Amino acid sequence: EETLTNKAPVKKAEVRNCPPRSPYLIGRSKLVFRADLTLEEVQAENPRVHRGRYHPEECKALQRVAILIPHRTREKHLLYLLEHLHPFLQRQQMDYGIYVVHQAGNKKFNRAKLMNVGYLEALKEENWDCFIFHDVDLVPEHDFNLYKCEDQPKHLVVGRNSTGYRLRYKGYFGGVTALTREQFFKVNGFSNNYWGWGGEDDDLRLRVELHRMKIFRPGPEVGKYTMISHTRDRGNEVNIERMKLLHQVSRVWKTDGLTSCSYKLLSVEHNPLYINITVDFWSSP
Ligand code: UD2
Ligand code: MN
Repeated sequence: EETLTNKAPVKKAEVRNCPPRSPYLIGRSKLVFRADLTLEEVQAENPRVHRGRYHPEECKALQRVAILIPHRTREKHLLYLLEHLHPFLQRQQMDYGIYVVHQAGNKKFNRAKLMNVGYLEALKEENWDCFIFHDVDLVPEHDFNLYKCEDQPKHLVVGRNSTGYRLRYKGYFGGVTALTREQFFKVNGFSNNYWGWGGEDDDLRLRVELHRMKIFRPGPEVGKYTMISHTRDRGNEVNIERMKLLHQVSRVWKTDGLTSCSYKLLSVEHNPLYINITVDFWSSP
């Protein structure tokens, strides 16, 4: 009998799944944005981030999450976001990559199309489970606001400093949202046709609702953000077409989105703290 038990196969040490709630969470933080902060300092504070990516060593993360940040001429905001987001995501024990999707040139800005590019390009290097569509100027205050996807599309910005931390309007879906690879694919991503400011977030909400999905939000205590104050950028003037576009979503979603997203990829650079995708949209007005 003894010999039999001795012959039992040795179980290989397996990495356990991370717990549903990370032991490193600290709750709400007071955010400070130092004027003289440098990228080198942020790099030095995040030695375990390589080529824009990180995963916990001690356990297997619940999801692989790609953070997509649309960007043009907001370098300082990007620096502050990287400074806070890296430690925040590590406290949440996430397996993540940060992608900055940069629009080249000075034609009209197209936030939504940049998100589509980010999704398509990020999937070329990893089969991410979850995508977080993230404004560059919004910094999360509370680390119980988990950067992972749910069984319904999630809106993470319940409130922000400048609007008294209240939801701006019913159905508001701007700022930071999280959709699984499948949820985003199902709605054919964002529309490519919103040039300039506004409407593209409402368009995505309509796509989600057309597919009978419901928007999930964390509680107001947790869904808190600081928006770094800014004025309207040049090249991102209000889109006066937006109401017209919003009326045709149910007709066009199938042919306007991921399936029709054409762009000229200029470069993909793996920086220490983020992956930079630079893209040109030749057909913009
Ligand atoms: C609101 C929404 C935003 C989007 C926008 C309308 C919130 C908190 N955010 O943002 O999600 O729906 O309205 O389009 O409600 N950007 C650049 N460079 C530019 C212009 C824009 O990087 O020259 C990026 C950047 O990531 C920025 C985002 O686009 O955070 C949205 O632009 P915004 O911050 O000027 O617009 P805002 O704050 O009204
Ligand atoms: Mn903003």
